[in-house]
Amino acid sequence: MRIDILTLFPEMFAGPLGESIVGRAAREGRVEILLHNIRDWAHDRHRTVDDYPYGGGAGMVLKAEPLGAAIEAVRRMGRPAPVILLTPQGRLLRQPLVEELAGRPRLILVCGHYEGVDERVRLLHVDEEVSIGDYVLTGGEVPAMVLVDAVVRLLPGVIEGASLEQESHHSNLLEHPHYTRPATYHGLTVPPVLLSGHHAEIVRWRRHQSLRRTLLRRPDLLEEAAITPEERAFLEELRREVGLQGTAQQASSAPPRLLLATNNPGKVREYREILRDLPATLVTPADLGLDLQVEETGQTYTENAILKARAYAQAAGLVALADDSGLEVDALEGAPGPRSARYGGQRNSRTRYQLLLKQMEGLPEARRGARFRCVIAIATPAGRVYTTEGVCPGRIAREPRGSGGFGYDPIFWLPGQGKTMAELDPEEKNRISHRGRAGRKAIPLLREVLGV
Ligand code: 6GU
Repeated sequence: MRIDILTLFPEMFAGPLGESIVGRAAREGRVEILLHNIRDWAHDRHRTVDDYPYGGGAGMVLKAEPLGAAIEAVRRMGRPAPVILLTPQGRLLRQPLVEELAGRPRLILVCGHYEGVDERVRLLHVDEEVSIGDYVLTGGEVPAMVLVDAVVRLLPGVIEGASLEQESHHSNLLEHPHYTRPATYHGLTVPPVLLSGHHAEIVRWRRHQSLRRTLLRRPDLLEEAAITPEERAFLEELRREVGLQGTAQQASSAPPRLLLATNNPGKVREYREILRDLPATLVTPADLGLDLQVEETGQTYTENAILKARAYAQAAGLVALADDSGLEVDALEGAPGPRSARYGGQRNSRTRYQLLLKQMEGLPEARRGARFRCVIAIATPAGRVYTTEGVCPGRIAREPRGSGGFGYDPIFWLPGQGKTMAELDPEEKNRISHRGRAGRKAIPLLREVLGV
């Protein structure tokens, strides 16, 4: 295939088209990409290519004369080819259009720029207009690279046939999740079926994951997807399982609900403050009449936070936020760590911190270093998970002080504040605490998953 690209910025293409798979395809002669500078057809003293719009208004317009001459000159350089103008007003580039273009022996791509091209160029010299999505870019160069990349990978010999058949959009479904080694990463394990060696089961699992993802993320694609009656039934079931809440929430203009997956009133209070700018209604398990016992069997904060968030999100059908936090004492090699809430088998927080103070007895200031760490997990009912982490450094005090907060707060000394965590007012605590830090990092993620 031959692709001619007309642009004001030919240098922009060297990197993206010279590297990786497209670069290799060009070196192997599977595609020939020719760049033409539109300015070479501007023949006045200043080689002008743009001008002010008739009728006034902001920005510049690509002049008809040099661009039209450039297109016609390039058209004559080889066999007939469609002239495609990249513009946000064009037909949306989707995989079927990519497949159609990949079947042509030659393409001529014209990169629009500035506010646009003179309307008469469109009428006289352009066969097709293509956009890569509903957003505005500074010019057609990046869209042209996108188009070339999408087309070239479909050319014979560029990519193994099997990868093409499996991939997103080939059959109008999104792809299933992928995993490679290691088997455990940050406490997250690979779905056991993928390790089972049972090929038919794996194919089935992957197909179900594809259907599930497509339903949750791009339901519009399902209308044109090739799906068996059995798979339709599976989708119906999924819709009932996860879809109801989605549609109910979209229909109302009420803020979405976020489930704080904790039964600790102290934490709930802190999160209400930390997340107060988030346009969502915070609810607790008690508000929903939900009584779940999630066993914290994980080895890490992340694992435990995810276990809780997942379980609550699934049970409530709401986005859920859970955390796991702990105190890490240097002299105790990081203990109590993720086991902070069960340290020494003690059932209440006062006896836990008294045990810790006893272990630290007599240790000098220099050996009392410690930090609070908090990992937040956000889970969606569909099983997506995000995490954030916050750390607050400090020291183990000689004796408990203060009555605010909870857990180990009375023995956690903050040298910068000259107070223990339990002596801070709530606002100050949220500003510096591990939970406050992790929580603020979670806000953009929450905005995204809640769609606010
Ligand atoms: Cl093709 N051009 C520009 N300037 N912006 C775009 C686009 C094209 N497609 C999406 N946004």
